Amino acid sequence: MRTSALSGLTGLEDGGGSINIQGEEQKKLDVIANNVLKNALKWSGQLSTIASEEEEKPFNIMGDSVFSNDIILENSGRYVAVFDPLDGSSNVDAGIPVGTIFGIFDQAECPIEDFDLSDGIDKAEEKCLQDTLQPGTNLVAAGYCLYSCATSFVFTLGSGVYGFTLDETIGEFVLTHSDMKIPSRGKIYSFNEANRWDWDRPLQQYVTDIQQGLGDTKSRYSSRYIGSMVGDVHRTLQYGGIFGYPADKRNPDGKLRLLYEAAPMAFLLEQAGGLALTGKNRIMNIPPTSVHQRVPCILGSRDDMLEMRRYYVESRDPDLISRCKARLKGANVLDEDIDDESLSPIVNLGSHNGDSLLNKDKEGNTTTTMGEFGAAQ
Ligand code: AHM
Ligand code: MG
Repeated sequence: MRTSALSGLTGLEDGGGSINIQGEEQKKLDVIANNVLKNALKWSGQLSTIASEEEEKPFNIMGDSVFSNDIILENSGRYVAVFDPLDGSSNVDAGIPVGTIFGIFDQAECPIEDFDLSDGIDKAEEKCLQDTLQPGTNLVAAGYCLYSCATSFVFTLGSGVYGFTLDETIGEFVLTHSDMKIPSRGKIYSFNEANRWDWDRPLQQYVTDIQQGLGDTKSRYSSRYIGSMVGDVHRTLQYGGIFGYPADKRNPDGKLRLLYEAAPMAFLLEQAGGLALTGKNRIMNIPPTSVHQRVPCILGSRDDMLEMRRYYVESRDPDLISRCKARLKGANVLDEDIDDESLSPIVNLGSHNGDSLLNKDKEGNTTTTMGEFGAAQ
């Protein structure tokens, strides 16, 4: 990236003729980043399936041989990598920070009959989809690499968040940010405000209030927005505040992709003590039904997020409520224990790997936590 302007690697692949599955023109650096990651992962020996923003479908990294009786079957890895190789690449030719976002799942054990699969997929594709279409709660690792004035590698393995910085003199990443925690409050909001007229009413009101110093803190918040999720999240993680690409009228599911953008960042933010919601519900709980599915994504400091969420909880807009419920229905497909109550926002804010903010009473019955996650106040 640092030398792309010198080596002719700026601009669009095939002069704009290369279009990815999202219908977006691919930059030369999108394609290069995707190939670099695929090659590196292939020879790690740990990976089976990969899914990328730049690939139409998930595929087995070792190719079709893995479905034969070939020895490779036994030796191939058990992990599934989902990634956006070069997020924010519309910025890249201008030297603005971009990044790689990734998540790692263990191979899936759940059946996929209930998912909305297109007809005519073969056995190999079915296995790869089964491995890939997992909710964020199944992630075993996630993180990002930020290519900026320094190269930062920030990840979680499900027990805290660790930040490394590339030391170019030795070619190694050095631990520079141990056990990262997001401040519980910030003073910065980060949204593409050009879309605000199409946002959900509760978000419009929340942002108006924090701009005017009418929110819980009575401070007037500042605005920062790079338009590169990794850069915006990296700042939010360190300085606190709230970042999002929310739903709007033209894009009722927002812009960011659930599987390889929103869920990995949600896992990371939660591990740092923050929250990541669609507005009202926990992103980690949403099971993807397609690889490139989009989801509204708002994440950040815990107290800012809870304040923002209150605006959604208090809303009685029927369209908004039915959109939220439709998104959560997928969760019921996977978890038979979840009843109608699961559509209540309280239950859907949980911690990792299926634990939720549910309490057990003395008899062992499940009760919901009303406290700080409580509904309308
Ligand atoms: P991309 O995956 O095509 O690069 O799109 C994702 C990026 C995010 O990094 C960023 O948050 C968002 O798009 C910015 O979108 P917009 O230009 O609409 O504000
Ligand atoms: Mg992206």
